[in-house]
Amino acid sequence: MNLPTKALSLSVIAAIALAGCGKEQPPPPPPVQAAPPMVIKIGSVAPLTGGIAHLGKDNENGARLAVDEANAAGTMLGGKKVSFELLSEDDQSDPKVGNTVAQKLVDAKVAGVVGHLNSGTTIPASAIYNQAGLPMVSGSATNPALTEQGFKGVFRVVGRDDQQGPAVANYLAGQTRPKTVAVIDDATAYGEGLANEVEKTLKAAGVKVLPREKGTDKTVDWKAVLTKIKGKNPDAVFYGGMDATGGPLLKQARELKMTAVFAFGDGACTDKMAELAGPAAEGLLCSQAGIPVQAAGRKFLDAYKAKFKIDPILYSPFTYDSTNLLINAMKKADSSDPAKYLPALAASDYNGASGNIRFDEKGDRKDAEMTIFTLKEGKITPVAILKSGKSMTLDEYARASAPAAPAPAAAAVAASAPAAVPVPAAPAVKN
Ligand code: ABU
Repeated sequence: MNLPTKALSLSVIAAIALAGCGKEQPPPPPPVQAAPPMVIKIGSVAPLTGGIAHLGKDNENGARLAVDEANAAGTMLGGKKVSFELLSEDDQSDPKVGNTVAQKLVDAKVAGVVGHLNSGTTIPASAIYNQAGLPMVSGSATNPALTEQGFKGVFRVVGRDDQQGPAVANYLAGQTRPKTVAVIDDATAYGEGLANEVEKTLKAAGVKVLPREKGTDKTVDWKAVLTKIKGKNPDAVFYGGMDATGGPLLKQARELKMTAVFAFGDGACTDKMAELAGPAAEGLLCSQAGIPVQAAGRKFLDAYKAKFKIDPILYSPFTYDSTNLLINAMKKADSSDPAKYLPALAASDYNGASGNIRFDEKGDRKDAEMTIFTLKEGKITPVAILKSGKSMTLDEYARASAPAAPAPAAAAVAASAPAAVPVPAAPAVKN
């Protein structure tokens, strides 16, 4: 062995010997990292800017609360931990923007969509989701056409305007006995459709309906329309539109010394009316296509207030339920694959913040409630909840919905049942 080779062999032997003595330990293996949860995206779409952004935010809040609660509770699908991510989009109540954000959500590979808010955006967007095989649940769109398209993945958890229109029109006709009614709409799918249903019902009840007057979903100056109507001296005025436009309508009507009873549908049946119209809003009669928000599950009401520091406005219990319906269907199917969980969604029998939810073959909520309100001391106040052809006061509804004396172990489940609420002074009427 020549000298360099011998020297190298000795150093190798020395290194091995040192290692054997434990003087050069190999580095410890890195700690085993838990696999990150699989992210499942859920889309939420509503107007988050513009005149009804407050309603859009309310809808978004309902969906966000459901997602955050599911993440806090932990969910496993297919043996893996999953985390839900809400992708919230602003459709500005504009059908074109609605279609753009619908396609954006499809491209982002959401597993399902909660929305949209307006019928005018929800109906065209539903064709995009249908094409992509994506289930969608709206918590607020009430135009019947949404679920008349034969799309298997389209659902709504509020009632339809061919239920709401007759409900509010019959209440108006029964309580105020008008001879002549003026009907105005905002030329949207929702406003015009609801106004048509009201007009049909009033005419069937023998009430004279004046030729239709129209604005848009941006109209805030109604003086020309109101002056024209005032000349015909109607006993009542029905408006199909949202609160952002209904508030100025009512305010300006009283400024013009119109004394007619005003009646609105769900889009303009919010406390915002008192803010926009001031004292002129007192006595407004209006309807919502579901239970009143204060009758929603106590657990939901408390969690919403704790998280967002405000009370829910209108349809957040319904978007909360819509989101939970999607998540529950995924859990039942043990998959977020829309094709796999859609049958479970269609077969839902779910006790949510807005009561029990089951769907008919079209995707409409079975036996949806309708609520009639009057605006009293600045607040919309429920006077009758209509369900299964019966009329109940809020207190009667709460009693009928309350679970019988829950055992302590069942208390958490019972907490999501509709909350007991004070009895309103106004009488209930038959639908
Ligand atoms: N249902 C009232 C507001 C939403 C809609 O356009 O249907």
